[in-house]
Amino acid sequence: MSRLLTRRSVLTGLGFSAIIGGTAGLAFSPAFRDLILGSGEKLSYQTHRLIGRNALAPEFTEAQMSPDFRTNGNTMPNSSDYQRHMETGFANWQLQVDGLVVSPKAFSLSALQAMPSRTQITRHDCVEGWSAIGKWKGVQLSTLLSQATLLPAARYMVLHCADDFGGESYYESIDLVDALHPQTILAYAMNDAPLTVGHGAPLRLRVERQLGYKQAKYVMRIEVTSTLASIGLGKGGYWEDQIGYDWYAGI
Ligand SMILES: Nc1nc2c(c(=O)[nH]1)N[C@H]1C(S)=C(S)[C@@H](COP(=O)(O)O)O[C@H]1N2
Ligand SMILES: [Mo]
Repeated sequence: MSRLLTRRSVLTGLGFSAIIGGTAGLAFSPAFRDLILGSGEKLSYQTHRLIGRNALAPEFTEAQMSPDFRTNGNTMPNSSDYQRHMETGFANWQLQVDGLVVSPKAFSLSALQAMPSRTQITRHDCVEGWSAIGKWKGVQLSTLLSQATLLPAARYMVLHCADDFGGESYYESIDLVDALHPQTILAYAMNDAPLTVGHGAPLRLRVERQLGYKQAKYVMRIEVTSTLASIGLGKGGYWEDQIGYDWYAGI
């Protein structure tokens, strides 16, 4: 009996130290450090992805639409290329889709408008402290990506825009989960009218689980990449690189 007890306590003791040892090991592992001591951004990213990859952002009724949806950031790209497209009603404008795809594509505005569309009434939240509910119509990004066919290494979509701030082009990026999300569309219409120049004509991103600055206007090119390191200063977007905004702006 006493022998059994002794053996038991030895076993218990061993188990206990294994737990302590294991915890200490975990505490010093890079994964633990990233999870617990990493930025709030990373926690929010991991939590979001854990809770629901495809959870939908709330959609609203026509009656809930904001009577006034303000513009923000650039409202008139000053590149001569863009100006020329604007003067010709974007008739010769094309969206490029390239990078890590099997078949790089170029889509005219009329080609995009002829594709199956999605319309959604959603709330836009800007970090500067304002929100507005608007109706967006466009083509799902997943539709374009399935036409171009992603290569296995594809992880990010980089949106290159026509505008700049003091010579620095606007660009943004999203991961594959957001790219393939059903509410992620490239919108060419807003509130039942063609997208105005102020709101990003001819085409702007709506990625409804993200804050305002991710909603890239004046999208000219979508580049599929495996990393963000080679884009801009490496943080994935204009505001991320220049001002230190979080790359992951999930809401
Ligand atoms: N190309 C481009 N996209 C952009 C911006 C910009 O300056 N340039 N501003 C961002 C910010 S901070 C917000 S809040 C929204 C504003 O969109 P809106 O002008 O349609 O209201 O666009 C986002 N997308
Ligand atoms: Mo914003």
